[in-house]
This record gives sequence, structure tokens and C-alpha cells, in this order.
Amino acid sequence: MGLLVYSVWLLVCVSVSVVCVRCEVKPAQDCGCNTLHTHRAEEKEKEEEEEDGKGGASAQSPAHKYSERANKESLNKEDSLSKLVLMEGGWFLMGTDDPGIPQDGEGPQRRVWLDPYYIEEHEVTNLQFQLFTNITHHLTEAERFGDSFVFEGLLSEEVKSSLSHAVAAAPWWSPVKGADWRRPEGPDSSITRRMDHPVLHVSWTDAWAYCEWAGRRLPTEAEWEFACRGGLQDRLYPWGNKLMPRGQHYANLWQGEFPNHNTAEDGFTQTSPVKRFPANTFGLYDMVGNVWEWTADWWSVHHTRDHTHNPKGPKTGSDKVKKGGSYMCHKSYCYRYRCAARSQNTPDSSASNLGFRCAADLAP
Ligand SMILES: *[C@@H]1O[C@H](CO)[C@@H](O)[C@H](O)[C@H]1NC(C)=O
Ligand SMILES: [Ca+2]
Ligand SMILES: [Ca+2]
Repeated sequence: MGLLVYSVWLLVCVSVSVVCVRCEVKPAQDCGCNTLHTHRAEEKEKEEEEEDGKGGASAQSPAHKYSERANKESLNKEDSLSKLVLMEGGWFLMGTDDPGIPQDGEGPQRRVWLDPYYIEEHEVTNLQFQLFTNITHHLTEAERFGDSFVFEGLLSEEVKSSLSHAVAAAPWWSPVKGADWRRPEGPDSSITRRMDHPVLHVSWTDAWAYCEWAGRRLPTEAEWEFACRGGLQDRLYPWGNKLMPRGQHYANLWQGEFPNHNTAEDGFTQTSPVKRFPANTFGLYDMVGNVWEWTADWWSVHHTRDHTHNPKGPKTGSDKVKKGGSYMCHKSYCYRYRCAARSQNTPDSSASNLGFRCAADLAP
């Protein structure tokens, strides 16, 4: 049964209380990483109307309350933001002519020019996101919608027994009520001992809001991939072509048999603290593995060999590109922990293996 299930790809559309699942037969590798599509626009409109009636979220916090809270902040914004690493840009080869997963649009390999830019050295952490929400009162989409996708292997028996609908064709993903960035495995979980781990359950929109607050922005897919490659040409991983040089783990991935047995040979069954694995030669951590990372670009699988300057992806679309794979990726079903690999989700999707890092422009 389990094996059959891997060969099925699905599109999950969550609207008010209806879940529709569309299944198509696709290669086994395509399962698991990119299946969380949610269409929540209607819900959002409804909530916005309700909020308008109440006067909006920001109007609920008077100025004196804001400054009171600001004084108690254990960190200030400048100290909390990640170190930016300068990427010098120039020409590089994006994508690959030897795609691990051709239908993801990994190819063809093409020459891309990038102007210099900055990128954060690690994924945005729970601590950083907490400061952002403390100051801005930003409510994530998972909090607004009241649920988010959690990998079932991480759920307590109690939460599992309360699940109303598991996703039939990908039983390891469950929409869990009350799961959000503060409670990554649902209401009975917390991030207290994970403040230096990457924040989870943030939608593209949430990630965008954080970067904007930080005076930064999300990287384009090209910028993310340039950063991932660390100056190496035509290599699979940020450190080269060998997954485990000298027998060492270079990224937080899945070892064992997905989805039932994670040996955690790399030390982690779930996320790891950022910067726990070696940096690439650019000084960037966890570019592959740990959590998937949102990029600014809309998704398309159609690329040409044309040389491009600072490409920003399609003008519009329905899904955003995410890069790098996660602690749930194993070669058997999700060979996406490579720099050229890519996947997609709708901008309002959130899950227990998806986060982000910001980029920034050079001062003019
Ligand atoms: C956010 O606010 C809470 C409650 O006041 C506080 O305990 C926490 O330390 C703050 N977080 C940061 C990162 O400043
Ligand atoms: Ca691991
Ligand atoms: Ca990552």
C-alpha cells in the first residue's frame, strides 16, 4: 500500500471545509515535496471583511502598548537580523542538462548574469521570526486559517487521533488544526527549545512580510541558486558531487526508509539548529536540506538557453518556487537537495519543512 501511494501525485485544495484531492500517476520521485497546494483565497477574503469590521489588526494595538512591549524586547531588530553575505554575481550556469527530475524544469543549463547582491547566511530562525511578530503583530497565514501541513511522523498520538482528514494519497502529510510557527506539530508542541532552528509554517506571503520588515527581500531563484553553488560549476551540491565527502554529513536530510524509518544518522530527525552543518565556500549554511526555502519567483518549468541578466521568473503564476529540499528529503522519493532542483507551492501554503532566508540589494 505504501509503495503504491508513493507513485501517486496529488493536488490538495483546501477551501472552506472541503478538501478535494486530485491524483495523477507520476514518477515516484515526484511525491512528497511539492504536494501541498492550498487555495485559500475565498477564506482570506471573508476574513479580511471580518477584520475590516473590527478595524484591522494594527488598529488593535495602541501606541503606548507598542512602546511598552518594545522596551521589554530582549533583542533589537538590528542585532537580530542575519548576517548578510556579499555575492559578487557575474555569469554563472543555472540549471542542469542532467536533470535528476526532468519534469521539474531543472534544465536546460543556461548562462545567467547576476549583479552583486547580498544573501543571509542562514535560514530565518524562530527567534528572529518571534522578534518580527512581537514588533509588528504579524499574523501568519497558518494562524489565520487555523491549520497547516505537518509531517505525520512528527505528530503525537493525541493529535493523530484527532485528525479529521489525512491526505489519502500522501498519508505522511496531514493538515493539523492549530499547527503554526509557534506550535509546529500542533497544539501540544512548542518551539521553546528550538529558537535557533529555522521557522516553519510560514507562507510565501509571511516570508515576504518578514523580509520587507527587515529592509530586505526574498532572493530570486537565480540568486538563490548562485548562492547555493558556492562558485562551483556543474556540481550537484553546494560542496561538490559527493553526497558525503569523507563519510561526513554536509546537510540535514533523511536517512533510512521514507516515510516510516528515519535513522537520523546526521543527528536530526527534524530540523536542526541553523549553521550546524558546514558552510559552502561562500559562507552560506543549510542551502540544501534542513528546510525548503521560498524564492521570489513564480513557478514555470519552461526555460530556454537564452542568456539572461538578473532573471526574475515569469510575470505571474499560481505557485512560487522553493529551493533546496528539506530534512524530509531522501533520494528514493525526493531527490531535490541539489542546487538545480526546484519545487513549488501556492503562496499561501505552509508546512513543517518549509522556511526561507532573505536577500538584499547593495546600497545604491
Ligand atoms: C517576544 O515577546 C515575548 C513576550 O513578551 C518575549 O518573551 C520574547 O522574549 C520576545 N522575543 C524576542 C525575540 O524578543
Ligand atoms: Ca536528518
Ligand atoms: Ca535550506
